[in-house]
Amino acid sequence: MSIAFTSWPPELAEHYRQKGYWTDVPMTDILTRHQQNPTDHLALICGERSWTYRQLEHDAERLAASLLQLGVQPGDTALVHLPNVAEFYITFFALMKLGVVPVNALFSHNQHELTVYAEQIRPTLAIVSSGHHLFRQSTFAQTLSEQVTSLKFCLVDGDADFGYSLAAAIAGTLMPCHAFSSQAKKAVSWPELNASDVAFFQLSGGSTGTPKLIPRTHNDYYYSVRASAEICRLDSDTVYLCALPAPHNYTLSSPGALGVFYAGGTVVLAAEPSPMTCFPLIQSHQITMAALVPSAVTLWLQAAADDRSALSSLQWLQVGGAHLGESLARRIYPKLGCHLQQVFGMAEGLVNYTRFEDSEWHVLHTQGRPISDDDEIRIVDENGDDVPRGTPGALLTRGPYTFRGYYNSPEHNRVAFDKDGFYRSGDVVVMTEDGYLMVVGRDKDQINRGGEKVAAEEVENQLLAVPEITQAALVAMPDSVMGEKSCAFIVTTNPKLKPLTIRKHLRMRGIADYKLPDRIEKVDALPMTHVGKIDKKALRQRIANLLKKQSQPQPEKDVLS
Ligand code: AMP
Ligand code: DBH
Repeated sequence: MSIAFTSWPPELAEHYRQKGYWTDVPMTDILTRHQQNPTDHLALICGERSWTYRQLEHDAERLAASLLQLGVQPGDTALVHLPNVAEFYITFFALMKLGVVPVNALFSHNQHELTVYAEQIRPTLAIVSSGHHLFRQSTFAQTLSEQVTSLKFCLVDGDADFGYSLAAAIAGTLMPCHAFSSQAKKAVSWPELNASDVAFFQLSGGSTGTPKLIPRTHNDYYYSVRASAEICRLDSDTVYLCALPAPHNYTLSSPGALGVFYAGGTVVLAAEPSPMTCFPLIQSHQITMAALVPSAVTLWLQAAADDRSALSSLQWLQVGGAHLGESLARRIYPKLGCHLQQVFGMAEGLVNYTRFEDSEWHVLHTQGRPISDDDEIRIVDENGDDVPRGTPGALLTRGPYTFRGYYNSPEHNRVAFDKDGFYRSGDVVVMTEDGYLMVVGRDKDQINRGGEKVAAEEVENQLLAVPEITQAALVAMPDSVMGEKSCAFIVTTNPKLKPLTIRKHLRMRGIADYKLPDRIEKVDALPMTHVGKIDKKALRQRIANLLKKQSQPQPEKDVLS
């Protein structure tokens, strides 16, 4: 049984096949294509552990076989919540092989997000890590399985006194039986996969009250991976650093780990993107390419000012996920000694890259151009009319790897798409005369906190659930490192209500830490627009002015007063 989702109209699907974008080959091919000429070439490095292409495929097969034995079935769904560890990819390929469709939650997600995702996909299986506070004991897994009754199996990476051991499932020792003698292995028959089916759900940064899921098919996602690998000129010599969260669309597919696996290169995992973690990895594994968000670039530049000797193998630095200022962009080559590639993408589909042959102006000032000749771009004004090139407008898009509807969200889909199936990205962009995009703003109610997206409405709902808060509005405020942080304006019946207490409440409600308001401002009333909506523009202005005032040196106090 496959997952129901909104697919492309048949004439477009036909066109994408004719153009060779959709090859009807499932994404399991990303690993299996290397098995014909097995080499000892490393696919993956995680701490002291490493995997050749053969070993990675082997582990994915064994995990898939273990899951089959447990009773997991093709068409089931899975909730995956793992940090940047090799098991994330082993799980990804194992589930794919079985036709089990996962949501790969970010490791920074908490019980609120996991519950919302589980309620949407009704998983049979959860694969989690005891390295996360939620799964140190069985309490949350137990609660989740009572709330989401489809949940039958929990596999845990790391020590735990509940669920099944993920390590044992990968080693093939989960069941005290025959399982992995070579005869038994031959007996396992994998389900026939249909590349038009949903392969997994990608996460939307979103702007709505409830986080939305993006169905990605084998056909559409594999195309974006192959094309990205080609644009980024990956090959078996590529050594790629994955230091941002592994499930993110950027690090998974732009070209990300999947692009590197496709090309036969090596992925090196880092727990997080700080220079302290990454520089030694770059040096010891001779990493050639890394993907960062702008806030991490700032830290790398600071660290490299002292010593950049560890970076000598690094040829390309991708930067995306949030606005990269020109002055930061300019410092990358002289200070880090590697070339910059700007990436502007979205989990919903469309990805843009500056190309290696592009002029310095394009690389420093634009966020690139789309992957595909068949990425259709519309840039429109408030009336939905196309604007001329060079004029800012809202970006709409459709194409061979841009989805056609959020999972199970008919109402939201009516506003998220236009009548021709173009997705309203919520980005305000300018297109140059030669077809490059510059992201100049946003018309979605979202805060881009150093590449981590926070949907204002989701946090406002949580704030309104705090006793004594009667109104709430979350807006972006400028921040010199993160680009943006979040500021909540609240109206409360208790003048003594402290920001600390509010944060405590939000934590108890289980939202991810990065969604907690960075600043909370109490006001008597929220400003309204003439149509009766909260005037967020005025609030953004108010907090920006306040920050400016606070950063200015205060006039010296008169000693006598
Ligand atoms: P998400 O929905 O979480 O996949 O986030 C995608 C959004 O991130 C885009 O719609 C943009 O708003 C933002 N974004 C991604 N890359 C860039 C970039 N290079 N410059 C500015 N904004 C970006
Ligand atoms: O921010 C993003 O979502 C993003 C950034 C760069 C993305 O999805 C991508 C590349 O594919």
